[in-house]
Amino acid sequence: MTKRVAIVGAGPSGLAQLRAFETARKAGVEVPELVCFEKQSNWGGLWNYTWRTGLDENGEPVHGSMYRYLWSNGPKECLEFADYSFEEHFGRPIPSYPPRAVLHDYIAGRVERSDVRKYIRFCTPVRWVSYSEETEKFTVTAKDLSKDEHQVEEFDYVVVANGHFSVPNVPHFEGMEQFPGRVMHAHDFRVADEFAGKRLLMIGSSYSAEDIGTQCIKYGAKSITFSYRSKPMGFDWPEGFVEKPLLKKLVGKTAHFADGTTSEVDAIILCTGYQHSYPFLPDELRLKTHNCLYPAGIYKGIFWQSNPKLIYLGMQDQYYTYNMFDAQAWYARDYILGKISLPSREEREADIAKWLAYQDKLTNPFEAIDFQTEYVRELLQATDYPHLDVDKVAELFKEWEHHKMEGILTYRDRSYRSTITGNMSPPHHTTWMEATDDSLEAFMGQPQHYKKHAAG
Ligand code: FAD
Ligand code: NA7
Repeated sequence: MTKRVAIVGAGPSGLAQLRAFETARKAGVEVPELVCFEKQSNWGGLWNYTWRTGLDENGEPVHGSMYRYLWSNGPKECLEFADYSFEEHFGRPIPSYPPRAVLHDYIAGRVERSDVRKYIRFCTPVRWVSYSEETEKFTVTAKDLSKDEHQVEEFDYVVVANGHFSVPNVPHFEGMEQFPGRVMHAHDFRVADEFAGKRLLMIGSSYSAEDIGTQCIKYGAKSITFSYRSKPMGFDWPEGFVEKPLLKKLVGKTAHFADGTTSEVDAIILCTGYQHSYPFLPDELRLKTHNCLYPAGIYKGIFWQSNPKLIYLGMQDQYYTYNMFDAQAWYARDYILGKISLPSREEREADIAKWLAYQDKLTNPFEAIDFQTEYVRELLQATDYPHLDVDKVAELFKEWEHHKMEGILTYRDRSYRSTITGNMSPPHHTTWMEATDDSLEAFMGQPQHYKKHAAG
């Protein structure tokens, strides 16, 4: 009987799994029956922008953490699919730091061409997954929100690809209850215009703080105070930005920091990261981890150690994104197809321990980039995923780190060479600080066309 595979989520990771199987099917391989459950009404995961916050139109928790005006925070050359270049999708080279809509179009373009939409059940969140030792099958319970009905079906494998930047980590600070302004988590941040003229406090010192802080200045915020727990971001911050140690308490609009200094602030955005959340998994199948490059308990960063038929995609902290999800999905596919066999439990444990020890030694972002490069390389070597030159990608990541240090407001004006086509990306027609329209049309267009048009 044909094997059945359930995929939870149609974001970049779940779509990578669908594409991996479709590629094999087109090459004449007999593939299992696929069912992808997606709680949203469209694919693309976080890249599928929503204005909603809190609960969605069906009363489900809103998945989206992305905001208007979000531009890629890394060069697109570092995430490019090896089997579908940006140039193939857009018909010409495009600049290196596209806005969200352009990246969504790119992700969707590849899967539209491989015709995998038919495998996806939209508006259908997975509610529960259990495994029977007796039948050696998973039972998946999902809710069809349009019909208001539960579906219960059996599967041989379950691929968990629900993302881990959706459920916010929300700490409390003394005085928050009385703070006379807006307090929100980055997950609910949508439109920077709201903060024009305001003095903003951002708690956290990672990507969200950096990106939301710089974006708010771009759209007119008066000042940004970052508050760090472990260490400052350390960029050469232009006027208007300041980094302070951890917030101790709020007294009215006055924020008191660990070094005894204070700042007056009008609004607070908690950029304090996200929780790994798998409410549909029982304890014995559930990954429990913080955000890191190598979560413990999953062999090759993919296979649940005590039951490798449960597969996790994209659960790492991410330098590599789309192409790493591909590397994982191709590897998982070949395991399901019986082309890759996993070693004994003890050997898997030893392999996990080796990676965890390596992870413990990492001291800076450059070493972290090398770590994830080695991880992706190992996965790629085992499958027929098209050639991806990870050494070149790693070089680009390191250049990007330098470019950010050289100018946190200007690094997005840089260009890089595609490792897939070998072509250099053109500069964008407008610098990032001046590019306030984040639509696909504005990004792909030439401002002189608009000017000519406007001049009649
Ligand atoms: P997601 O994109 O989160 O997709 C998961 C999918 O699972 C969603 O569609 C969701 O609706 C669905 N789902 C969840 N629960 C269920 C359920 N119970 N049943 C069914 N479906 C479910 N990466 C970059 O490369 N460049 C960037 O510039 C960048 N910027 C980012 C900015 C922000 C604010 C955030 C939060 C992340 C950013 N990322 C960026 C990283 C991002 O994690 C990846 O690009 C990518 O979206 C991860 O894909 P995923 O499929 O693993 O998860
Ligand atoms: P990250 O990268 O997981 O970073 C979370 C940040 O929040 C990090 O600086 C943490 O400090 C800080 N944090 C967490 N808890 C607290 C508390 N209790 N107090 C103060 N600070 C805290 O999440 P991001 O949202 O920045 O990035 C996630 C993704 O979104 C990423 O892929 C981006 O591209 C967009 P720490 O350094 O641990 O002390």
